[in-house]
Amino acid sequence: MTQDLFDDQLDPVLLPLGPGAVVLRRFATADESALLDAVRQVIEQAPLRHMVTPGGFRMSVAMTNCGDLGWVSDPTGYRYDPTDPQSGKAWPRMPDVFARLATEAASHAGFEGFVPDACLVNRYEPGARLSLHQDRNERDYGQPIVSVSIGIPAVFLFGGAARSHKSQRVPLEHGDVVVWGGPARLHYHGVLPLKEAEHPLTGACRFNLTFRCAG
Ligand code: MD3
Ligand code: FE
Repeated sequence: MTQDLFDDQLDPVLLPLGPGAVVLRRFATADESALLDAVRQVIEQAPLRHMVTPGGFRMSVAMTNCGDLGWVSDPTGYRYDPTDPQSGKAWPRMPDVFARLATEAASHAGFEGFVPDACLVNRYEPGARLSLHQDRNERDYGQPIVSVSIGIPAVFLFGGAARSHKSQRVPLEHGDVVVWGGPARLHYHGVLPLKEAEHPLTGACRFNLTFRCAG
């Protein structure tokens, strides 16, 4: 069958989700061990914690940060903070393997010279979710956001410019990288509750690294 010649095209490496949003499937798998080692080092210095939203809800996703700035939520609001409020110390420095991967992924998606100053580390266990929201705490919406999925799969919700717009469900797996910029930068998005699953490298857990130019 001629179709065999085109099987690759059924599984493209670079999958556009819409204007400004592209999935780089498995882009991070070559670095999986180095990435996970680095995640563990960051967590040792700045432990994962369940932040509280301004509305008073404890987030089901556990979070920490590395880089010059870290995303923080507490009853007073959301912000980027150069210090970890739990320790009073600076966030751990961004591991080289993180920064390199983020810059390279952004470049593949057409954003040259992306140098993130913030990396949010999200840890999902089965049942954890992230409700529909916009990322609006960064200074320059002209800069993209790069997200890296590690561990068990998740279904990502990619919505529109208004909360009411229908969202598309995007399955994200170990090693997938997504770059969001341009017209997609302020779109609503979220993550459905994770299903029970096991990954050989992470167990029943998903890490998502989100790289931003926040300051
Ligand atoms: C689409 N995290 O931390 S990153 C977040 O899987 C967050 O943990 C998700 O949303 C996670 O804020 C997904 C992907 C992402 C980040 C920013 C976006 C998608 C985006 C901005 C606009 C549109
Ligand atoms: Fe977000």
